[in-house]
Amino acid sequence: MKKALITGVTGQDGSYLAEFLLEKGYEVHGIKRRASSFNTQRIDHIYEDPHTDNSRFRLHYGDLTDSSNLTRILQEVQPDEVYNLGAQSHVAVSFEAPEYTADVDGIGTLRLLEAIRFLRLENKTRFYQASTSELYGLVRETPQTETTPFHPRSPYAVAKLYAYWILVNYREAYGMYACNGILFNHESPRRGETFVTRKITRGLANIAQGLDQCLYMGNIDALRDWGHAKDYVRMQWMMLQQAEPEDFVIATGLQYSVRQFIAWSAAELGVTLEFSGEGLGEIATVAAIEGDNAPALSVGDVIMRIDPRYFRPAEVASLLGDATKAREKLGWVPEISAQEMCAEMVAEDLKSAKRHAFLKANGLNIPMSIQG
Ligand code: NDP
Ligand code: GDR
Repeated sequence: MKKALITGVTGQDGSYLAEFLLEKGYEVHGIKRRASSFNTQRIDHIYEDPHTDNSRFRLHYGDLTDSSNLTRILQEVQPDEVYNLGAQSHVAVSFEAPEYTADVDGIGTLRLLEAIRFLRLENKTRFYQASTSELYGLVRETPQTETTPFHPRSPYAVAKLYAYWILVNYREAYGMYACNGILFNHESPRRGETFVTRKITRGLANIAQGLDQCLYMGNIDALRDWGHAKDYVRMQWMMLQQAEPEDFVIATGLQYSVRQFIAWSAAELGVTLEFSGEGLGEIATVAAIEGDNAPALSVGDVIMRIDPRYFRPAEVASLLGDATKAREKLGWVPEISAQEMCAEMVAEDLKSAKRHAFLKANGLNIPMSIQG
């Protein structure tokens, strides 16, 4: 039975990857951080009682800032594959916490690679690094491929650039089997609530159900190449099954604006929006309503405004990936379109908003965080 170790197992990708590897018959070990409240919601459904002997999914407390802990876990698990998905992954937050982001996202990767070397696991353990389209930043060519030059635009992207190159260095210097997956944005109903797609689907579902009034957004002109996390974790595994380690771009090859994503999400709720105004004065107004998913809304309501606090000190305005190499060498193609993904996300967030609205109407007002 193959063994995999996943850092960031409690995150969006970690949860889908753990499911995927368990289905493939792996024994899966995950590193989770100690937190003051539960942080395992995304994996609770696959966690088995540790008192049963045959559990193939095990969690270890750990942190990418702690070398001795990483070394001990690697020594104990002796994994065939390590997936380094753990990160302070929010670009805007990285401007607020640049040093921490560098430590976790940059040096954290070095800590893992060095622990593999120290334990002499380099001939056994294959390594996947969650690299990112944010490396391209101020883009030099469109679409972006494995050979497009990098120009990172945030402390997050600079930390990930270090991780990218230290992996390449360990591959070249020590012959380690290690791959960078340069993944473009990928989303799902499990996406963190403060990333733009989930902020929109959750925010609009709450507004439709009367739990909130207005969505405050940053740069809605930003263009992204959005895929579904389920398609992308499949590729993370495929990358480690090749004879030789290589880096791959993973993207859909299609690009949409944040504004378009807002319009799609509203349409899924039966709401047609009209965008008017410019720059910081742009708003979205309800132009028509169909069906019964938005009982709290009326035509003419303004449900989106721009708030400068969500603009970043340096923005990545446009990303569009070309995953030809992954298609030709590995046969990978995305199966879920951005619009299908948006529909799935809205449906899930609407279910949750309806539950909350029902409880509220019956005097059981469960506090929920609206902040995005
Ligand atoms: P999430 O933010 O959902 O998950 C990040 C995970 O990292 C969580 O499990 C988090 O734990 C964990 N983590 C955070 N800090 C530490 C730390 N100090 N030590 C150990 N673990 C830590 O990210 P995604 O699942 O969306 O992304 C997975 C990886 O892929 C990340 O590295 C991200 O940067 C990268 N990436 C993501 C893309 C995307 O579009 N989703 C695109 C390209 C790259 P906790 O649950 O406790 O917070
Ligand atoms: P990104 O994702 O920065 O691309 O990083 P995010 O969803 O946060 O932003 C996408 C674009 O939307 C614009 N935007 C807003 N973003 C947020 N979060 N909140 C807003 O209110 C808002 N308004 C507009 C942003 O400016 C940006 O242009 C994600 C993360 O998962 C990274 O870890 C990963 O490496 C990259 O994708 C690929």
